[in-house]
Amino acid sequence: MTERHESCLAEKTPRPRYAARRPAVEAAIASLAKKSRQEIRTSLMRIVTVAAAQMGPIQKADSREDVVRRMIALMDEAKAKGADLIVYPELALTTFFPRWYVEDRAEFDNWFEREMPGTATRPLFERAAQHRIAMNFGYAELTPDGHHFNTAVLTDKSGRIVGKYRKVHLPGHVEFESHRSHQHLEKRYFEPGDLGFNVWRELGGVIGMAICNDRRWPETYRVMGLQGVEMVLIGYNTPSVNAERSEEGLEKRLFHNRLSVQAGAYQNATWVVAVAKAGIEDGHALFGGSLIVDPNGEIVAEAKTEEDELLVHACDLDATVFGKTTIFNFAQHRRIEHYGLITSRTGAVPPPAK
Ligand code: CDT
Repeated sequence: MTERHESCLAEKTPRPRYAARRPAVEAAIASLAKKSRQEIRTSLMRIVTVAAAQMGPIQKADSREDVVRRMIALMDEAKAKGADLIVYPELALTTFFPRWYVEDRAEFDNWFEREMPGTATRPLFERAAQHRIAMNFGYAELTPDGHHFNTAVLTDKSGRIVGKYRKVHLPGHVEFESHRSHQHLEKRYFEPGDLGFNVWRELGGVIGMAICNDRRWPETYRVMGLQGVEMVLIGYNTPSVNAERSEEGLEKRLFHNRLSVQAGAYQNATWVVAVAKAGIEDGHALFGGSLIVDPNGEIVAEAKTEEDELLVHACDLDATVFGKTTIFNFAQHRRIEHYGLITSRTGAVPPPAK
């Protein structure tokens, strides 16, 4: 017998130990193959790799062009890491200007965009189209008929705006208030959003938007939850110091940030991507803490710096199904006959004193 024949025979005779294990091994391989087919099918349709693009500070003197260059650098990095969608902060193109009390309208209108995209922002849209990456970012919007909104847009992968949201919950005040350590004049600069909380079918899922202070209000998430939202995108600028309670401390402020976002995600079985503009802007501190939260309310990624920093996570939109079909199956469990006060009363009215 030649050496070749010997080796063929040896291959045909399974070693006894393997022969005994063979049925179990084959069963394991078969079940793995079945599972991966299912996983591949869902993942092809339902994974959105999201990049939370936290931005470090933007100074008053920085131009829109400077900022757009930074946004493009983050987008290039996001693309290299396989992102389908990049999410930037609230008022991403400028410093957080509502901290400045200004009387002259013309002066404060300089912070606003009259068109989107405009000259300075067009390169961002062009790069997004080139990379085939969807994006969400916030900016100050001045409409042709003179209305001022704190706005965010969502684009598809061709760089076309497919959704617009105008901030509903405007925090702060209208006039200069001397008791505060710093001013927060959003109520002076903006009108409350007039578009409501909508959702859009994009990236194979149902996507919603909110802005900053909206994340602290359960109604924000629930209105989108009732439209089947699977991923909520939220940009924010939050001062590191409470202007009316300086002893509060950064840790507590970050705790409230996480608490709000995690509760919104869990109670509506949705992904939430919350993205900060952070760091010291002209002497005023904003906290970071950008985070991506899964539909179970757990944090899957969190920023560590107060600089430009990218968090990338592959979000399985089908991970929303369990919560939406069990404990938060709204159709089965909500009792709207008891929720009337939510839309008929704004402020709390306790019962008369005894
Ligand atoms: N930008 C924004 O909405 N910031 C608020 C701070 C409120 S303090 C008056 C926030 O809720 O984070």
